[in-house]
Amino acid sequence: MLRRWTAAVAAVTLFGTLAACGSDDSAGGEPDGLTMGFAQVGAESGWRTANTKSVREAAQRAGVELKFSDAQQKQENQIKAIRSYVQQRVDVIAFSPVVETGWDTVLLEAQRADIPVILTDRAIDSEDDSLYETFLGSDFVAEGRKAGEWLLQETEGEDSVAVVELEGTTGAAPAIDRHTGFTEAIAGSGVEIIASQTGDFTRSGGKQVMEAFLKAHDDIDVVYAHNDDMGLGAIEAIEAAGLTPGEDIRIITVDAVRDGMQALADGKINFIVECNPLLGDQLMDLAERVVAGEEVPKRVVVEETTFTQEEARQALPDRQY
Ligand code: GYE
Repeated sequence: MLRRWTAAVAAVTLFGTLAACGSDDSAGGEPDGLTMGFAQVGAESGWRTANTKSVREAAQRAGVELKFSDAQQKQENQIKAIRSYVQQRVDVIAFSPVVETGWDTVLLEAQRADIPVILTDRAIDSEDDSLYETFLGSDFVAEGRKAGEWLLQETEGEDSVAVVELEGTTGAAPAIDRHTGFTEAIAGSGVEIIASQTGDFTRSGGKQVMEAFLKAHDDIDVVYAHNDDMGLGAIEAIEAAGLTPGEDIRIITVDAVRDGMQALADGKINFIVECNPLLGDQLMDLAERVVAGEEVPKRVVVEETTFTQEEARQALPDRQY
């Protein structure tokens, strides 16, 4: 049954148009699609919502039966979901690990059951890279670096620049790596992180942490938020404190989802590093190849850009998410 899949593999590109390919046989077509168990992180951000939509739509287009679970940002829920996919004997498991560590046991269970695992969006930190077939996602260190490099350029000539950092979920790959890339870029410069705390990638988390930062520090020049949602929360806190976001305090975020891009176009955010959530088509393509026993690259990096305020104004009308 699995071998029939090789023939059915459609070549898809990451940015392929949503409506273009007509392989949707969900309405009474042959029930020969592979079954994928997908353990999603949660619904914490605009990025995540767009990612979930992309995965669901791509599964439909590819005729993949998708078993989807939302872990509400809790590792134990993701582990339970993966275990249940093993029990249900799905053809392939894909998941976006909420944190980097602590996956070996459950992934060994999948391996013993001969079910291939694909990491999507976030990486794990494990000695054993036989526990997964491939990792499809962004280079988060590069994203952090781009944020830091832009800030260096922007603040050239200023002796000291005080940054507060709104970190993503503690222990998550994008939180660890976006911090690493940023600190790498600003090393040896007058730009300094004076406070850093997690806002859990949520708008309310970003707002709360920013309120506390504003109370504790009266010299904040810049907010570096690991995602748009936390940046948007910080904007609320800054405005509530009677300051002007984008002017009194400059804001850099990561993701470039619609609400973030709107705030950038409106001048409330100063720079956004893109992180593309539209991984669905590429994920389905990789899944089909892995299940068919084909060799796939161990790492598939998603290409991304950055946006200034002017670029956001131009890009907004065509933005898909
Ligand atoms: O940047 C953030 C989300 O893992 C890349 O998770 C993803 C991150 C994204 O909650 O908005």
